[in-house]
Amino acid sequence: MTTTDNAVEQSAIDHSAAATSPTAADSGASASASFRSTSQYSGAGAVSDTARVDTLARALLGAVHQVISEHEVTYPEFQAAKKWLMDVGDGGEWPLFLDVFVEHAVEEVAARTQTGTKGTILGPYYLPEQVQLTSPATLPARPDEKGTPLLFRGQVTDTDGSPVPHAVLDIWQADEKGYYSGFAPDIPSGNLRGVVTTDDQGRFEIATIQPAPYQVPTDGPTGALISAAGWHPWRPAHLHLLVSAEGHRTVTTQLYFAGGEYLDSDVAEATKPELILDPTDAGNGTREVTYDFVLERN
Ligand code: MBD
Ligand code: FE
Repeated sequence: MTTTDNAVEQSAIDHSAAATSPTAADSGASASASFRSTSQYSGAGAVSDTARVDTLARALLGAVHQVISEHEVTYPEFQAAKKWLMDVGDGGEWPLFLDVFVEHAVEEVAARTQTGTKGTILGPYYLPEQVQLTSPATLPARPDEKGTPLLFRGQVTDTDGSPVPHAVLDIWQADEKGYYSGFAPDIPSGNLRGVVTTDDQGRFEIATIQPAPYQVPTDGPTGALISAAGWHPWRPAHLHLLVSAEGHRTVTTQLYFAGGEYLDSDVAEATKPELILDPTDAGNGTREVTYDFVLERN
């Protein structure tokens, strides 16, 4: 299938305006719609027996009460927090806020029992059903796509070192300005996204560009909190990947770039030392890097 036209993107973003600059409301609405429509990642399968709900709800509320008591939270602060929470919902920023500030903790719990390539957070900007490609592949890009060309190659093996034939790399990334297709106006749908099938030895070669660091939108409620708290709103540049193969656990991960800004201060706390690429010069202004993935069998 080659469905690069995504109903979510079409409905959430007004493509009629020319050269609009991306807004928090654009990406928030798109991320919320995308989350609701991506059933695989939308919470299906969470068991909700009374005892578990009681435990988690009680612990969460207890933690909130404890913060209020310890820090002597005032009525104006409580009402300001209430308004802010309403704004996050109205702006569609719950996926953004939760993936930036909470998802890493959930991933760290999941990682306790995992082997193979390190995982990290999915984030709010995954879109399923992107164009299917076969290695060697070039990610869909605009004719004038800016950014340093990057040749990304490697091999997928299992934990014994055996090649995993026809493993699949579902890859998505920001452009040279740090924006994702589907979540910013004026980027064609499917841009810098693709589902690449490796060869019969699990090998892949993908041509793309180096992404820029990602900035949490500063004009929405998540950005307002970050700014009010004096934090910075940046994630280091990264490639997102879902690496899958029949009979193996899918790895959700991201790859970062050695020497890049914000590697040690990711606002989403989602970097790991095992996930840092160090591309070398390949001539003609192109960079190249090899990274091998290891999948565990189910
Ligand atoms: C991103 O691009 C991202 O990867 C995460 C995890 C959160 C917000 C934006
Ligand atoms: Fe991202």
